Amino acid sequence: MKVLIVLPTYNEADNINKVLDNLLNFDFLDVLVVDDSSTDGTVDIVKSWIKKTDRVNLIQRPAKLGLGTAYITGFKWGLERDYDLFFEMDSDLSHNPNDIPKFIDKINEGFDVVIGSRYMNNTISVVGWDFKRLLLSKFANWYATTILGLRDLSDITSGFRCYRRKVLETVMLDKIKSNGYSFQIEMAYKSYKLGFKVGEIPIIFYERNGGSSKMSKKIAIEAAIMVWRLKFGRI
Ligand SMILES: Nc1nc2c(ncn2[C@@H]2O[C@H](COP(=O)(O)OP(=O)(O)O)[C@@H](O)[C@H]2O)c(=O)[nH]1
Ligand SMILES: [Mg+2]
Repeated sequence: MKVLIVLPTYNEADNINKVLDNLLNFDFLDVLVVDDSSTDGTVDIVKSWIKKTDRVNLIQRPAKLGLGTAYITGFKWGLERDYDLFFEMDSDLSHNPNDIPKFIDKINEGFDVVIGSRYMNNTISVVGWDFKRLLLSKFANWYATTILGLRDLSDITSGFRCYRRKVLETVMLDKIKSNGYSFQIEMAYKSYKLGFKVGEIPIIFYERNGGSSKMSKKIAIEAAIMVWRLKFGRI
């Protein structure tokens, strides 16, 4: 199976080198970085990798256009090529590349979408968050899964996940409305509603050390409203 890891970046110069180094240890995958005009030299680091290997690819967008559209741009790039599996992964070292084989094992069990969950089996596998941040994440998950009827999922906002090609071919990527946090919720919900098998594997999430988070109140509010639009909207 040909695997594409889509890495959205916005000012990840402190992290991207290590992320790429770790990822390329797996010889079965290629990487696509979707950068939104980072101003900290992220692109120069990616370009130095591109000189060394054709397994690293780069799309440069003209402005900070959001996480959701970055992933959609990356997915479309991969769909034009012969990739079978598409991963979403953060570029800030929060997600451990060594989990990738576990996602693929779960896909091979027959799942179409596999979400890396921080909250499986009533545990919390997050390193480096304060209580307030944890509460927000747990509440967001409870809120979205309750309203959308997806209580089987423990971590619907997780950004470490894997899709089979046919999921991305079926979900109408041009109709995805969310751009921020709710992108994850929307993709999980639509995959489920279209009849795909959505499963989870446990992961440990490490809060970033370098760089800074792009999470904002605006993004959280977008998500809170989007859940209702999804519930009553058309797929
Ligand atoms: N291309 C692109 N990447 C983004 C954007 N916003 C966030 N990212 C990237 O998405 C990933 C997750 O963002 P982050 O700020 O760490 O969010 P948090 O983990 O929820 O705090 C990181 O790799 C960011 O660099 C954006 O507007 N465009
Ligand atoms: Mg992060």
